[in-house]
Amino acid sequence: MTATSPEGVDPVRLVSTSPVALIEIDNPPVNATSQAVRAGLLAAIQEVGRNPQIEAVVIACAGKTFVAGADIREFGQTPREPHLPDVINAIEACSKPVVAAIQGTALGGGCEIALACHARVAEPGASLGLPEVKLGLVPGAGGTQRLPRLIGLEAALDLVTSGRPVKAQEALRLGLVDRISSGDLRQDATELARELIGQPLRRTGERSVVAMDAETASAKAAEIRKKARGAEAPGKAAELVLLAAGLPLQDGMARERETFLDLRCSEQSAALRHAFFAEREVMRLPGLDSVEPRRVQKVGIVGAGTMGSGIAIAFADAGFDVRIVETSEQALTAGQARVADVYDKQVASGRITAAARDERLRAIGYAIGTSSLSDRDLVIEAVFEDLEVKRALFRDLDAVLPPGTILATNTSYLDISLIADATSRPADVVGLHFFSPAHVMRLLEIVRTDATAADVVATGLALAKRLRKIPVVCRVCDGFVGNRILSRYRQQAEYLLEEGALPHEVDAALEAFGFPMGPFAVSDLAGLDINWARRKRLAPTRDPRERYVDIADRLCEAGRFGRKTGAGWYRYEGGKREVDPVVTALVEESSQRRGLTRRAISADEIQSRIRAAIVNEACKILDERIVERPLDVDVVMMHGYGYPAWRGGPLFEADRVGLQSILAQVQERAAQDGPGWEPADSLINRAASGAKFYP
Ligand code: 3H9
Repeated sequence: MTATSPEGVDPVRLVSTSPVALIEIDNPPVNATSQAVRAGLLAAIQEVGRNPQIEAVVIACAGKTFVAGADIREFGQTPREPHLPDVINAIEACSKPVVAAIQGTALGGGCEIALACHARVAEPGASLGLPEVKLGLVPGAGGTQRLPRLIGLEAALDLVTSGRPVKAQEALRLGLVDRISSGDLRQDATELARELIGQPLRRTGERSVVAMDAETASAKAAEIRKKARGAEAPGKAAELVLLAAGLPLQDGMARERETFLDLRCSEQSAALRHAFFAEREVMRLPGLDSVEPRRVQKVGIVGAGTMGSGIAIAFADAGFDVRIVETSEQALTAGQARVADVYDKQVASGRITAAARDERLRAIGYAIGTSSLSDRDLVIEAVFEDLEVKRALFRDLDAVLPPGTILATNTSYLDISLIADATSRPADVVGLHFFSPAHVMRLLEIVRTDATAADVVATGLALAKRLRKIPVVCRVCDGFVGNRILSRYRQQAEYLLEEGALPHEVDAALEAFGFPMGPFAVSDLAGLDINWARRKRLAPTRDPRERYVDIADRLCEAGRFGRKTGAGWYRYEGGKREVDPVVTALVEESSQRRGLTRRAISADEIQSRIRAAIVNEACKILDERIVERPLDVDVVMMHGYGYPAWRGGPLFEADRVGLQSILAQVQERAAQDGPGWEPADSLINRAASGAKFYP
């Protein structure tokens, strides 16, 4: 028997073999529980209950993955029957054993289906999780109530409030799955189903949960809310999980459903759904659909510093053959130690096995001089940020590398066209701007010059997918998308200092906004010297009428480069960030020199001025066609600069806040701050016409 989807295919099939039947869900691409799947699953489980030939059933999925959750595209619509909680309750209530056969990912509603089955078998590579909080939701089909019944309150709190998926081995250890398949998943699940025939049914919802003492529970909930930095779903999810210890399943599920439906209509959830689809949309660049990427397997990295070694690790993790080159044995050995250190830490924390570390270490070779890169498909430079150094290197690489090899630069600010012009093949040159630490941060800016070939850009996108990074394609300008916007709002943050705020007040306001760290704390972490070099480079071309704050220059002149020197915008004792009276004095002295009377500045003013600076610069970036779409900016800011994803990125949020009020703020700044702060044309036009970034 089957149920038919609107497209006319059958997303759920019941194969009535005796004694163990099979329910197969087949709803590409990820077997999401769309209405047709829910209806098909309910009908199939009812038939299992009725059919005397069937004594047990396995629920399995076609394709690469088990059910990856509810259909996110249906969230903006009115829910249609049958609802997932009812379908899942029917599975649990089935009078015959039901076993889930899990491959790929069992996420959200998919994990909830598995939780309601009477047993679970997973492939060794499978993972299970409840990622709803990442969409601004709580699990809405029993997840918050069944998971603690299966794995206990503490572990359930961790998984539900973080959205973190667990791999099969960890799931087995937690009691989330019963067995790991040793070969044929469906056969193993069928075997387990056969064993369960005639046994008392193991209904998760009938289990009890050991309670947590009230004090620990409220401390945990408070910690979770703090860590969420303004996102509301994790705190609500924690409350629901804790309810499982005191309420019968159906009462807990009723509370869960109410919260789920409430959050589904929330602004935060809409923003996080926007973020989810934008992360995927950046991959699809107009005009590149039919362009074939070049083949890349052998990668060369020039420079074994922090960036170079991080990039090497990112490629080794993704299965590439990597070779790092340096100019001296000493630099090479230091790089090798840096790479080994990262992997050793990953082994120590249990993230990878010692065998995986050894395999990845073997994938990275080391050599002196660029001549050893002649067999590479792609070479990325991560050397000192100096135009002439990079041009000389590219000239050298041009002579060594065979035709077709892609030459990439990891520069964060420099003009890539000028670097490309140093070679005889500017079409093969591209910017691959990784963010530090390169093996952790997911954002990758792919910077194309006017000469970059389309298949080189397509290769950048294909590489990003293999590296599991989120790529944003942009054109050349100083700082590209992210650093250009960052420079602007850092500048505005420094104006706030001169007018009356102190670094920790600006940081606190922006952390309350949802950034993981404020700009001054970030600057201390990254090192003040990098930007100092940039300011010195730009000094000759700076508009003399521009409002310029020199506090950062003075800090650098005093050797205060941030954490690495023990002092920057803050001082660090024992690694702890502390307000430094020396900086306070420097800030106050700067105000005095400018003839500014210091005043108290509210967190609200700090936040809205910074937001306006970001939105205005983003509009200029769009006007100059540095990127094609507003979503490109949102993705850069969320994944590279900590703009809170629950706000959906600056341009998604700007639609909410209202472009007229942002324009008014920008106009006020332009009047106060002068050149560089003029409103962008598109901001003026949109505010006047009422057009939105996301209509
Ligand atoms: C939930 O379940 C609520 C319940 O508790 C309660 C309900 C009552 N829906 O990522 P990919 C699309 S909330 C619709 O590129 P991968 C995706 O847009 C849900 N579409 O592949 C893309 O489409 P396109 C909880 C979805 O292999 C295509 O599938 N679940 C959904 O790198 C391929 O995706 C989640 O949050 C969906 N649920 O990664 C899981 N999922 O080709 C979210 C994917 O047109 N999904 N699509 O761009 C993921 O984490 C990843 O997609 C997954 C595959 C790991 C599954």
